[in-house]
Amino acid sequence: VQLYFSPLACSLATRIALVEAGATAELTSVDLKAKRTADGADFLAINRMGQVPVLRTDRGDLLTENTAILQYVAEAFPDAQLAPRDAWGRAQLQQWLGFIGTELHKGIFAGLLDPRAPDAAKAHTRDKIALRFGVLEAHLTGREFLLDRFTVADAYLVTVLTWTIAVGPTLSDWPAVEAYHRRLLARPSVAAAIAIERPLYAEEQARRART
Ligand SMILES: N[C@@H](CCC(=O)N[C@@H](CS)C(=O)NCC(=O)O)C(=O)O
Repeated sequence: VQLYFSPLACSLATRIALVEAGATAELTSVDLKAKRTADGADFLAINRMGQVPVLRTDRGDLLTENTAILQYVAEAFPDAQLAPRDAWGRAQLQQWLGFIGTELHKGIFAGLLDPRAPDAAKAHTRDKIALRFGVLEAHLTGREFLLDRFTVADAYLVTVLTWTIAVGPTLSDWPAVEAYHRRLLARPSVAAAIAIERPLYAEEQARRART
């Protein structure tokens, strides 16, 4: 497979899943501002939304949307057991993927990370943090992962929580979430994926500062 990614963006979740799966994957970085891939291709021709992640399957088909891509990776590499196979387990996985994608990623972090969002919009977004992080705190208290074992939902959640370092909130108000984040950052697949993307992120920031 081929993954179009941007350093430390939500595509990091798929990179983590691919590492967990032991998949051989081609990783192509995308400049989300210029909408160009590292090899100079027009990214809007690959995804009209101009967003990562995009997965190209071995058959050459293109897939977008984190929740779909993560479940596709789990299906494509069943030995890694990155998603439950029974109906209720799969529904719970989708529940958490939906919560992370809509309530956390889009509902909170997309607004806080958007440099064009006006302050009033950011304040309104911050008002939504307590309820959503309270839900996470209650669920993660006494649990190691979102479900019974590590799944692609954890890959997505650790990615989203990593953005708190840049835009808050400070996780100390939610000790179970903070402990979960620390635990997941120490997981080898997560540590390896971030170790690759952090320097790429720094390079991208430096390049932007120059232009
Ligand atoms: N609905 C998409 C959203 C993906 C998304 O928000 N990607 C961000 C990075 S985390 C992006 O590419 N932003 C650039 C842009 O929207 O121009 C999904 O869930 O996969």
